[in-house]
Order: sequence, then C-alpha cells, then structure tokens
Amino acid sequence: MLNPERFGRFQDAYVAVLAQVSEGFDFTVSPRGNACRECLNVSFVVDDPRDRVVYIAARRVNIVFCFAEALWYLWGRDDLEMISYYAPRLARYSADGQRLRGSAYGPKLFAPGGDGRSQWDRVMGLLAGEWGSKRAVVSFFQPAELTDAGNPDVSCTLGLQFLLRDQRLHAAAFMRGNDAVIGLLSDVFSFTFLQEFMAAQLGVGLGSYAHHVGSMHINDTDTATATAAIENAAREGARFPLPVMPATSWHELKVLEQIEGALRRGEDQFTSGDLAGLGVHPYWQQVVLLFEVYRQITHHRDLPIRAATLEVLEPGYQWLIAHRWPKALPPGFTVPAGALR
Ligand code: 5HM
Repeated sequence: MLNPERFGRFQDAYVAVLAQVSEGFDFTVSPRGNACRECLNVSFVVDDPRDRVVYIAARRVNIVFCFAEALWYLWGRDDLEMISYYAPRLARYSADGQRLRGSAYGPKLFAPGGDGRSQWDRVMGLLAGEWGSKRAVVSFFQPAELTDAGNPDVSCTLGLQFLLRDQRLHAAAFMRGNDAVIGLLSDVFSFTFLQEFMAAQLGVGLGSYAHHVGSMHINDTDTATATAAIENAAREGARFPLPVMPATSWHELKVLEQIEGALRRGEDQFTSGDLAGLGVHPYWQQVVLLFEVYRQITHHRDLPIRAATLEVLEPGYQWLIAHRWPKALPPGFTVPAGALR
C-alpha cells in the first residue's frame, strides 16, 4: 500500500502523528540547537478538510491565532505587527523586527509576478480552464532562502498543490519540516482554510487534504504537552458542527481586514448588535467576534470576557475560548459540552 493513512477528521490524524513521533521516532537530532524526536517522511490524508480543529482540552488550541494566521496569508501580509499581536513568539523569526520572510506565505501567494498575475491567479486560471490539471502548484520555499546560513526564517512549506477532480477540490501540502505539536495545528488549519476558500471561489465542492512532511518532529520542550494531548484525546468526546465558508469577495475580505486592524489597535469594539451592519457574511461575523474576544482579553487583562460577546459565538468557538483562557471567563459561564465523537 503506497498511499498514506486516511482519517475522517484532522484531530485523529494529529493524535496519530503525536503518538508515532513520541514513541516510534526514527532519530533524536538537535538542528540549530533545537533538540527533538523526529520521524522522516510522514504523510496522512484527511477526508473532510473542514473538520480542521482539534478539540482536546489539554492542547488548548488558540482558535483566534489560527484564523489570524490564515487571514494574514489571505491578506497577503508579512508584517510582524499584526501576527505577533496574536503570537508574540513569532518575533524571533524576524531578521529586522518588522517583517517575516520565509514564513510569510501571503506575499508569495498574492504578489503579482512578471506576467502581472499572482501564483493564486495562475492556479485559479489553470483550474478554471482544465479540471484535470496537475500543474496547479504554488511554491513557498525559494532557493535564495538558503544563501544566508544565519537566516532565522526559512520557509517550512515547500508548496501546495490543488487538484480539481470530479467537481471537488483536493489539496496537498509539502513541507520540509513540521513541528508536530504546535506548527502542525496551525499549518493544517491554514492550508485547509486556503483550500476551502479556493473551492468556494471556483464554485466546486471540497475534496480531501493530504499533508506530506520530510521531517516531522516534537521538540523536547513539548514532549509533556504531546503526552497530555494523547491521553486527553483518548478520554474526551467534544465535537462541534462545522461552519461552512461562503464564497467571499476580495472586497469583503478587505472590510474584514479593516475591522481586524481597528480591534487590534484598540480603536473599535463590537457588541452583538453591531454585527449585522458590518457588511460581512455571518461566517466572518463569527471571526470578528473571535477578534473582539481577543481584544477584550489583551486590552483589558483585569476584566473577564463579556458574557454578551461569548454567548453569540458558535458553541465550538466558545468551547475553544473556554479551554484556552479559562481565567478570563465571566462568572457562571457554562462551557458547551459538544456532541460525542
Ligand atoms: O531550523 P528550522 O528552520 O527547520 O526551524 C523552523 C521550524 O519551525 C521547523 O522545523 C518547524 O518545526 C517549524 N515550523 C512549522 O512547523 C515553521 C513554520 C514556518 O514556515 C511552519 N511550520 N509553517
């Protein structure tokens, strides 16, 4: 059997990868001083790429960062200012304290090339013209990233391939290296998010998602988190219905970008009553609410999240916020249980 193992949803693939790298690792290595356990050539397929979130209490997924990073790509951005607000640890990958290079996949996807079109535009054009194409590839890793041995930020993702077959858009990610505990979660979130966005733009269904990695590893500093996540997953059963991403115009995305910036800078705030007037689809209104929750947490550290904001969030998002920021919950807040696995 030459095909990788298939999973219905990403959470089961995540736990399988953690178990394999924790216990069945091929090597222990320490590249650039990061001691880790490593498996070579790890691949898996997820049949429902929309089922991209891990609901394991011990893992404490930051759903706000997941959306922020995916949108940072979609908005074509490379600034540290936006992304480090959601993940301050990313500052160490910036050579100049202003921008990220290797891991900023947005400009690589959306900056116009010599023909005036972006990689995204070319792939969309190919798929619209020939549904069986095997050329619909976007490249992230650039050979020049290795010219400076001290480069702190070399793209971990080589590229993405999109395959339109029988009116469904399949995608595959190819990575040189992937951190199984932290990076894997947000990378699969972002790449399946881009896949769903493209499928909606093309007006086709969502196919499978494949993830191929040269070096899948767990840093020694994260082994306890990996063990807790594996044990926790065996006991827990939270699962929530998945919101379907609508076809979204670039204008709507621009509106969303302006809202995100205003919330991040503390220039604006939202109540549930404002949402309908925002000019964005309810799917994106939920994302605005996540950014609003994060604004309350970061700009008003001494106050709990407002109950009125939490209550209008999707139950799955409530569950994720409650497990990530339990100390910020309003008194008496009941965490939704979720359906069984
Ligand atoms: O030494 P190296 O450049 O490989 O260190 C970067 C590490 O960041 C990768 O090995 C991987 O563990 C992690 N990473 C990831 O998992 C980084 C990026 C950014 O491109 C990513 N996923 N998207």
